[in-house]
Amino acid sequence: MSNYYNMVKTVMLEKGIDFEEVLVNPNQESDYLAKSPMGKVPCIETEQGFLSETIVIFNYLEAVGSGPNLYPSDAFQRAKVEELIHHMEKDIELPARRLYGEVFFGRPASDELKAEVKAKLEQGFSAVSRLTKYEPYVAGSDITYADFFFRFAVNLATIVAKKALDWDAFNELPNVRELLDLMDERASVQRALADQA
Ligand SMILES: N[C@@H](CCC(=O)N[C@@H](CS)C(=O)NCC(=O)O)C(=O)O
Repeated sequence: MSNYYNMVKTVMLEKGIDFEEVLVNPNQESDYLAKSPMGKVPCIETEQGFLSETIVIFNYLEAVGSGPNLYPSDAFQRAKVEELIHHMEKDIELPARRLYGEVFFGRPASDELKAEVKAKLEQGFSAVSRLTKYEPYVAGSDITYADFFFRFAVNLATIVAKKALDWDAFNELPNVRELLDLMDERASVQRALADQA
């Protein structure tokens, strides 16, 4: 069910990397903490050891060099993609996550929390919309890691915002529908969604 897990999974499918999935719930058991220090999913096991944190895993997969590149080769353009991903995570995914309890687990959020999250999300969506291009991909003419982050994290945040705040964040992101449709045509995304279902 994890959006982060699905980002890493689709990226590995895009890159044609052979992998085995190990289904595990986030947990605080010492065995798992040795693999993923905060007990979160995803983590990956490589020939050299374990790695956690989705953006770190993206960067590792890119550095390993198999499959199509998902960052621009130009250093500045790559940094712009990373900047966009960081804002999507810190300013959209993480605030929206504070309402997952209400939306997915039946734990109602206070009005105070909702107001706080809404203010953060308004600022976050506005920040992200200053960096997005939709040409047709979120950071330009080529697909990048930012598109996978967008598909799984930003999209989920908009669903949460609609359900918990009755606020349509899509209004803040013109062209978002076209990009989501484009992403959903990809075999990698279709497989992740089918497996999730
Ligand atoms: N910063 C982490 C976030 C991963 C994350 O939040 N995963 C969630 C599932 S979507 C999780 O494991 N949550 C359990 C917890 O927070 O203890 C990453 O980039 O991979």
